[in-house]
Amino acid sequence: MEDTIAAVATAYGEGGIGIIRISGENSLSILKEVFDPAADNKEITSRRMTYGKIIDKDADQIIDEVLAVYMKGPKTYTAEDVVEINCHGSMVSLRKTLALVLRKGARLAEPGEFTKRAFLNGRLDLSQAEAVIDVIKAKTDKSFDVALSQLEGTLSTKISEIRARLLDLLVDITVNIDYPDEDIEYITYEKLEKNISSIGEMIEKLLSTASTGRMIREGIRVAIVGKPNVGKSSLMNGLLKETRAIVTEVPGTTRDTIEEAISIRNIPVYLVDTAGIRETDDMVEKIGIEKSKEAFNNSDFVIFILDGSVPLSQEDREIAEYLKTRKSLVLINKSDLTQAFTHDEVKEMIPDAKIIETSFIMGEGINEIEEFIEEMVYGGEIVQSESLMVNNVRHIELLNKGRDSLRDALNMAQMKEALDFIEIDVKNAYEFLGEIIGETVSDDIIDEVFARFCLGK
Ligand SMILES: Nc1nc2c(ncn2[C@@H]2O[C@H](COP(=O)(O)OP(=O)(O)OP(=O)(O)O)[C@@H](O)[C@H]2O)c(=O)[nH]1
Ligand SMILES: [Mg+2]
Repeated sequence: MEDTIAAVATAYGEGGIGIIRISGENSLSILKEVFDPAADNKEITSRRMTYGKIIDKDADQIIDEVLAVYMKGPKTYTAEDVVEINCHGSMVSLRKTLALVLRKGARLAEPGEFTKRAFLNGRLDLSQAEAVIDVIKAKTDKSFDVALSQLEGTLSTKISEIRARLLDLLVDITVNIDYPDEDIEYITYEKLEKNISSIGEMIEKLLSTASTGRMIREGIRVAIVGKPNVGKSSLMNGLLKETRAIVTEVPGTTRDTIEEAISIRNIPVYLVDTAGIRETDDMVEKIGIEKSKEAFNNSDFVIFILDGSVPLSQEDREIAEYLKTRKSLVLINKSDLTQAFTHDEVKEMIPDAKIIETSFIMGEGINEIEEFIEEMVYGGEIVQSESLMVNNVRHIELLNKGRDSLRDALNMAQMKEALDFIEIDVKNAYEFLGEIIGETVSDDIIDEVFARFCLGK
């Protein structure tokens, strides 16, 4: 961490301003070499925006007119000396300024390296650092709230609380093993069991938010399937609230899968409208249908549409066959027309189907579909106002491991096994949870976590 790093911190493209960020010991001296303040005294004061020019002194060339700020560490993003140069948001200016800064001795930062330094310097723990990417990538208000609350440390606090209890327990056990004859409170198996299970419950409670948490963070992929002409594209448009997909009365209108990202009740949803599945000799349609099947297999959840105005057909039954093993919702569409079959007939095809009657032409049923998706994501629970959710696969895995270790410990306590064995499992649980916040974590994992960041963060 001895070298000084630099990168473009803003998104590529045109914009009002673009920012170059520099962090490390030489930040200020590098700034002084490339920057000429406009004020007569040429002073650069910490935490004060200074107006001036970026100048390539070797070539005697003005590169851009900028505002620059120097922030003396350790109260900065990386906890090191940091410089930010606000250039015009032009790729040319940013590229030239960055090249100059690199020539004056900075090294190009790796993705996530600024945040990694914040972590290594102890300003953020690992779960907070991970939340930084989530804040940047959040697609809905809710996912943003959850990420921000993790960045502020709500998850870290909870994990530390559980670890403090584990540590207490560990000390009790160790003392009993090492100094059994001393005049200390003897730990009974009964007390052990009680303690282990109550800590286990704290972990369970966190884990119970995982499935919702992941869906809110990563979104869900929803494939809309059905035979031709049932109203798949009409549903896509209805959920998007715009005319995105072409709708006609000609069966086989949608030839290629269409994908759109939307927010349904604050849940990021990737909607895939597919080509109607049927036997066909048409080459283009055949490829489209293959892609429909692929979309179907890659989705988290399937909306299967039936045309209520015509009797169920062989094609419907074939698609239904696939659906038996999938999470799905069945829509009987065109409810504005005379209905040609009953709910019972659908239930015969797919026994546990949740059925909603819709008429996309009349705009009916969209609300219920959205409600159904919301309920599925939140598991029917009332939406919690608090934003503490575990949503990161790495955290979930570690919590699972911690919980399993405690289960083993509990089993052994129930069988009154030697304290040494129980101690090992409790210690494992303590360490697994420590990995979440980065206290007991290997360098490889740290590298892997930060490799997922964007440049300049
Ligand atoms: N009466 C009635 N017609 C509807 C309804 N929903 C869609 N349609 C009509 O059904 C026809 C087919 O609709 P699409 O949305 O293109 O159907 P699709 O499933 O995407 O069809 P393909 O792309 O060919 O597989 C169009 O003429 C729509 O106007 C409805 O609720 N009631
Ligand atoms: Mg279509």
